[in-house]
Amino acid sequence: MKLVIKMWKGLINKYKKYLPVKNDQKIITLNEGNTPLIKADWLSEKYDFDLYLKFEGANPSGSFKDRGMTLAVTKALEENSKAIICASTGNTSASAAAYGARSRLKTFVVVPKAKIAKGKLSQALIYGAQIIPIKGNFDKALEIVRKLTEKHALTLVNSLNPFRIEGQKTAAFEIADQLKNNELDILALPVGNAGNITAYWKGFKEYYNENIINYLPQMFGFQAAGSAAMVKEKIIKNPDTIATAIRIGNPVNRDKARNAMEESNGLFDSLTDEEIKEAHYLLASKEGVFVEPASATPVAGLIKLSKENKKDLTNKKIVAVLTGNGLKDQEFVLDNYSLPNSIEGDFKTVENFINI
Ligand code: AN7
Repeated sequence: MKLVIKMWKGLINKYKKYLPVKNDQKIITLNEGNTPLIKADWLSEKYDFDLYLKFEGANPSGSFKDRGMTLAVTKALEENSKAIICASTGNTSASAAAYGARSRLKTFVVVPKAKIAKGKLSQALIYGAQIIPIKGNFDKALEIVRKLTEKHALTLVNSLNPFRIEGQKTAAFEIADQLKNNELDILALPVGNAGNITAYWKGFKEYYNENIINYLPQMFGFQAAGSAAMVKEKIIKNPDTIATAIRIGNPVNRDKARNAMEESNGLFDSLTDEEIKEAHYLLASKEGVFVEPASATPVAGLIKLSKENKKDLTNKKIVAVLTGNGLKDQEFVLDNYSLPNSIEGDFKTVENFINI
């Protein structure tokens, strides 16, 4: 007998009406999506805004990439593809490897050898992808992968693949559904290759055009200062930041992302590594939400705007998209914060140690 699952069955099942899938299509899913929207009490009180955190680290492979990957891989199967390939700063490779395993498509991931968080690399490894580490950065990897997909029968699953954007737009639907009748003023998110900001804007506009919502939020895109291609409006030759996920100098979706920012009357801004590190710490230690460094960027951005009085955020309803799970980059924590020395393992010593 077939088991009937009454729980959440993934975002294609939920939002099929808005996605390019056929009714009889075999869907490759890990029941992604339906991630929590968490009120940021401490930050809201401190900075006088009304902030909610969309915790995308709760997706099956630990990042928002799963939203696009379920659709991209479902469509690859429909199109009788034999293999998928991506360039990645880490999360796309982890997600592609997971959905690749599930679909049994051969999966290739090209990653910058020196600048990928170990958690992400170990995911790609155990899911069974063929990992191709290169001596070069993400932009170089993507250039190679694009050429490969032009020449060989490989399906590209980077955000140049339109199904990635289609899948990722469901995060905007979810936020609108979770907020119910509350209007959202601002959506803040990190920007790397600029696919996600493009996807969110598409999602909000579709819900607006369907009369499901009667507002459109401003899109605030935040980048790391060393990789701020959108802010500086130029290609960054040697991008650098501790937020390795967004260490990208030549965003492929730049035009669509700029359009999203301008149409929504939003903004792009950049943050130093120190500012990102501080927000990363505050999210974990004040809100109990552990994200990877790149995902702290929008929160760092909101803090900066508020502190510098650059924008009046007072009482604004804001959602910050926390794109990836903190467990992906444990090295960042262990390298920057010190663990206490060990003590004798007896009751008295431990009791004496506890200072209450
Ligand atoms: C945690 O995995 O580009 O602006 O190759 O992993 O849509 O590129 C990751 C990007 C933000 C930026 N936060 O999103 C990759 C990759 C996290 C990320 C971004 C990424 P886009």
